Amino acid sequence: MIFQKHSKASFPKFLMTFAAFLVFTFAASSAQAQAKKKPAAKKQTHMIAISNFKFAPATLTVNSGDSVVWKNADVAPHTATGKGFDSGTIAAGASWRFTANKKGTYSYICSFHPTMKGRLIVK
Ligand SMILES: [Cu+2]
Repeated sequence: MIFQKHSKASFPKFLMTFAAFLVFTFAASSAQAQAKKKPAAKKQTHMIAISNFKFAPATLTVNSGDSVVWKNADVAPHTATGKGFDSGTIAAGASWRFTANKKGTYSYICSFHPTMKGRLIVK
């Protein structure tokens, strides 16, 4: 009888301690999981077609660290030339890759055909 009385009193206490331990463990592990789930923004590759003496899209917005590939689909050579970057000659059928690391708005042209205009926005 004495054992029973003692047991009834201490069992909930043990349970509470155990429950508190479980809650703490779960909270700690879920906080850890959340920290792991937050990766840096994925780097993307964006395409700009050079076709019929035009850049398409003429204005492109990317995140810093993203890559931009100009693909020349014309039979004439072109360039993508702006402040801070210059592709040099992109031959017919060729492409040029640029990693946009610096934030800003960059207007660019084709140095062979300066009426060809484009704009790259790096956020
Ligand atoms: Cu051109």
